[in-house]
Amino acid sequence: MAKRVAVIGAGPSGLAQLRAFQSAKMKGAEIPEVVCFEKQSNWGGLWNYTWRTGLDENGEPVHSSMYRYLWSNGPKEGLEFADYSFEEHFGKQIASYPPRAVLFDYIQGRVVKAGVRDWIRFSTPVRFVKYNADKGNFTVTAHDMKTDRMYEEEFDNVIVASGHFSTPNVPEYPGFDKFGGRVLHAHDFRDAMEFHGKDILLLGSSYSAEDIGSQCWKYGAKSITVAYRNAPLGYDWPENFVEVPALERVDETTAYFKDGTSKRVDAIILCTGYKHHFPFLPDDLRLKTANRLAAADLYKGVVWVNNPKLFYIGMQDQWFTFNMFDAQAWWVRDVIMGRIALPTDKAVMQADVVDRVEREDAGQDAHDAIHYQGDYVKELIAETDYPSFDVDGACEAFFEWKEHKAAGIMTFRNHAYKSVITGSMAPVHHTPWKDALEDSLEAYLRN
Ligand code: FAD
Ligand code: NA7
Repeated sequence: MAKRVAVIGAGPSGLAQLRAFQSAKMKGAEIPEVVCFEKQSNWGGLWNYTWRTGLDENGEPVHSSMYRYLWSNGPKEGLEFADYSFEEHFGKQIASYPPRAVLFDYIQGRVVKAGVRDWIRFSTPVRFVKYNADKGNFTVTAHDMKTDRMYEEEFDNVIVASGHFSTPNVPEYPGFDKFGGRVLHAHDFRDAMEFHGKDILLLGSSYSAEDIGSQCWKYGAKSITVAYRNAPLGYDWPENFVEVPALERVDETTAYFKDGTSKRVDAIILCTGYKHHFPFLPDDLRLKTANRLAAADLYKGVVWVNNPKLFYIGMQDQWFTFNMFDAQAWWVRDVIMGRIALPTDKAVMQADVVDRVEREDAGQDAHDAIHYQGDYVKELIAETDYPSFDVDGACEAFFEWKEHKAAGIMTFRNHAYKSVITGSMAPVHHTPWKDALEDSLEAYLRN
């Protein structure tokens, strides 16, 4: 009987996994039966926008943390699929920082072409995964929301691709219970227009604070104050956008900061990151890691060292995204299909994890981190038939991006970069980012 493989999640990572198996099949290989469980009613993961917050239509936690008007926060040239270029999908080269709807369309295009939609069971959250030591396989318990039926099935391998930017990390500060305005986490932020004309406070100094703050500025917030815990973002912000040291407390109307200053604010947005959260996994299978480039307990960044029949895709912090998930998915596929042999000694796998952590820790700055993750992508793709591509060229796009951000945090998205897949240069977008208030696919692609 053919092996059975369960993939949990049909976001970019899970879809990469389906495409990896389908590509082997297309080349004539016999592949396992692949079943993908997806709790949302459509694919795309975080890129599947929803207006909902809190619980979804089935009473499940809403997965997506994405918001209206989100444009890619890095150049698309850093994430392009090596087997499906932007030019192939759109029939032309497009500008470098596509809005969410454009990237969703691109992600979807590849898997529509691959014809893997019927491998996915939509509206079906996985409730539990259990390892059966006697049979050497897993029992997956899933809940089909369409028929409201729970069922169990057995699989030889399980691949967890459920993402890790969905369950918010929500700190509490003194006075939140008395504050008169809204307190929300970035996960529940949807529409910057809500904060038009308002004074807002953001906590955190990473991507969410930077992007939600920039967006609220673009859509007319009166003032943006960002409180950093350790270090400021440090950009040259517009005059109504300031960074201040850590928040200490709030009262009904006002936030008080560590440096003794205070600011009256209308709303507080907690851009305080996310938790790796796997409520469907028992202790012996559950990844517990910080959000870092070298995730804990994963050999080659993907194999669960405590049970190498279980894999995780996309659990690292991310400079590289879609193409890294591909590199991982092709590699995991080849382990499952017996093309790549894992070390038989657990200590060897653990030593690999330690080595990755040490090498990440030895890096000094973002430049080193980008190289580190680029080298990881290179390492994996060298061992499979994933189309080789110029990973160093993609790193260069990231370095240019960093420079463009330093030169102008509200103008960096006006730049264009060269595709490392097709070699062609992206056009400069028809409208500067700050003036492009409409974010639809049609508006973006209009020449
Ligand atoms: P996800 O996209 O999170 O997909 C996981 C899937 O698993 C979801 O469909 C979910 O419904 C499903 N799932 C979860 N639990 C279960 C369960 N129990 N049973 C069944 N299904 C389940 N990356 C970029 O490259 N460029 C960007 O501009 C960018 N912007 C971002 C902006 C925000 C606000 C966030 C939060 C992230 C951003 N990212 C960006 C990074 C993002 O992590 C990746 O682009 C990508 O979405 C990760 O894919 P994934 O498949 O690993 O996870
Ligand atoms: P990140 O990158 O994990 O950053 C989380 C930020 O939140 C970081 O600056 C933290 O501060 C800060 N933080 C965490 N806990 C607290 C508390 N208790 N108080 C104040 N500040 C806190 O998450 P993001 O949401 O920005 O980005 C995640 C992804 O979403 C990313 O890949 C993007 O593409 C979009 P620190 O820096 O540790 O002091």
